[in-house]
Amino acid sequence: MNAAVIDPSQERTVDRTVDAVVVGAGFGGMYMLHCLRKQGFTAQVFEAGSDVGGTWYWNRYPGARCDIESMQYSYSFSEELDQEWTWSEKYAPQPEILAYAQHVADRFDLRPDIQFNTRVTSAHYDETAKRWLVETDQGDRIEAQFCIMAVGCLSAANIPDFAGMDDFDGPIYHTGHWPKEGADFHGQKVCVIGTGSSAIQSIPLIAEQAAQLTVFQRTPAYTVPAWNERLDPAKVAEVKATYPELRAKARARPTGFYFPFNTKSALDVSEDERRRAYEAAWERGGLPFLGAFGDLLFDEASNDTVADFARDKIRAVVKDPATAELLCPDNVLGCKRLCVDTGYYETYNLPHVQLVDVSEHPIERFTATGVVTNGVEYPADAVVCATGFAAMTGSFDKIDIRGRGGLTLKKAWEAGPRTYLGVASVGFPNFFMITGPGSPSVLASMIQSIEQHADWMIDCIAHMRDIGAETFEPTLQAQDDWVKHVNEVAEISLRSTCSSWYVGANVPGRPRVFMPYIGGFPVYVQKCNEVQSHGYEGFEFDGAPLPNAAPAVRETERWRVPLDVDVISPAMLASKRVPVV
Ligand code: N01
Repeated sequence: MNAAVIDPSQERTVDRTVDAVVVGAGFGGMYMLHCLRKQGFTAQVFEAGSDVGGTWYWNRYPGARCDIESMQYSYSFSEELDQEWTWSEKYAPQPEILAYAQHVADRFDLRPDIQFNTRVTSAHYDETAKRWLVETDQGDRIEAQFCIMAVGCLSAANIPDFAGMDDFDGPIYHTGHWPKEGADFHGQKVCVIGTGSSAIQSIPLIAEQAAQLTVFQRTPAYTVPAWNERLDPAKVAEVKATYPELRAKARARPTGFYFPFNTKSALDVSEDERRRAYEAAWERGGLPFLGAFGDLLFDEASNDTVADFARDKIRAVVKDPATAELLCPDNVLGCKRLCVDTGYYETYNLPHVQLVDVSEHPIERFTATGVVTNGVEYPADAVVCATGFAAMTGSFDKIDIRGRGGLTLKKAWEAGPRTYLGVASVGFPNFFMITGPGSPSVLASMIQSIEQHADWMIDCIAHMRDIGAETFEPTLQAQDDWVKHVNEVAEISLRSTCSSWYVGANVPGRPRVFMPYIGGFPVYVQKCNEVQSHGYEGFEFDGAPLPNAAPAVRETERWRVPLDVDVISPAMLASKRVPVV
């Protein structure tokens, strides 16, 4: 660390100056650091955890695993990395994904520029110095031209403020902050609150240990079997032999990952054919289930057919008819994020597992020994809050971020996040957001979204160096137009029709705005490429002697792939009906 220097204009001390501060060392922060270094920039990454991995560092709950096939749920920037790493299961478990993140950190020697156990507390923009001053809970004060947020979309835990929580005698866990040493539920009475993806993955495993398990459900979720399995080495070798082709096909897909997709409407086929298609998709399992027909997320009548099919599946597995009905969702399938499970519904056939509906009678309070709803106390030695996250913006809210004129990001986003392309926001020069709101992010394979963003950002930063620009900021017009477009596209999809975390509805008091960009990954990437090709159209550079120099295409070259026309027909594009999972 350099000796502290005095900035005379601000009469403040800073420990160090770097080109870029990166907040977070999950998959986003790690790859951003790699890109910055590759282009010769200095960087400091701050990470609250004691190691890399982000989501996969924190979410250690039993059963945590990816729900995009491992061979696609991984970085694609290095063919050597693709070849040398071998996944063991179709959907890798959390420890293996964390080991992969650690391997990447070591292989690319990232750790020297990552400071662990350090939480960024504030980032303030100094308009005179045109620098960000970033402070941490460890007392760091560091100055940087660029502040890059790699804080993750689903990182800020949502722990509802249930009355009496402090009175509870046992441990209260949140799935997203699971203790490193794990939790042992053998012989215990356990209450799980929530039935989203985290709950659905963990409940079958908690049930294996617990003497008694009570699940509190506010809204039932749709879940499709994972059919997880060990990967056959021959299959792995086959995929590795053509990895670049697979990666290219994935980039051209609306979801950023590749799977069989049927563009037909569910209503254009006979009932028999429809059922056969759903059965085949169910047998394939996982998120590709939504690819059974092309219009499931755009046409309510089509969606009704798939929702009926899924409800029949629940009734066929769950023996107690009342429990089965409680587990049957009545909203649009895929409106809330589709879950992927192993043995979830079967768990409710176990004699020591009960489901409690809290949709009409919310949880009233915790007592020393249990959880109360509708006047009944359910005994608990331990409680698991699988209650999700303040998605997309929650991690920004936890940091005191101030841009030009002292404008706080919280204030700028009080009616919902406003960004241009989900990468930057007016009033916050040289402030980048990896997978920020207004980008495909959570609606595409996260690692693909991350890589595309980091590649675009590093090209932009290198361009600024090329032209001698000091600052970069979107224009208000470009941002307003983009926010309008994000909202318009969201309205076309049935996904905007329910109270999900996509619209911030899971946390009381948040503005209801559809936050990710639902227009499809390749459409979005094309837009980013065009913006770049047109001299970063919609952005303003300050202090640039050569503002109109054509931007060099460096890392973004690999994203210049055509749309997959097999999946995105011209008609879909014309109507902007781009399907997403
Ligand atoms: O969180 P969630 P999650 N009283 O928000 C309930 C990703 N992920 O952690 O639906 C009672 O989905 C809430 O009820 P409701 C994935 O993108 C991926 O499970 O709001 N219940 C809901 O049932 C996922 O979508 C994987 O009515 C309350 C649950 O808690 C995202 O992370 C695995 C409540 C929260 O579900 C979030 O998933 C895990 C209250 N006061 C997560 N407050 C993979 O497979 C909330 N709930 C890769």
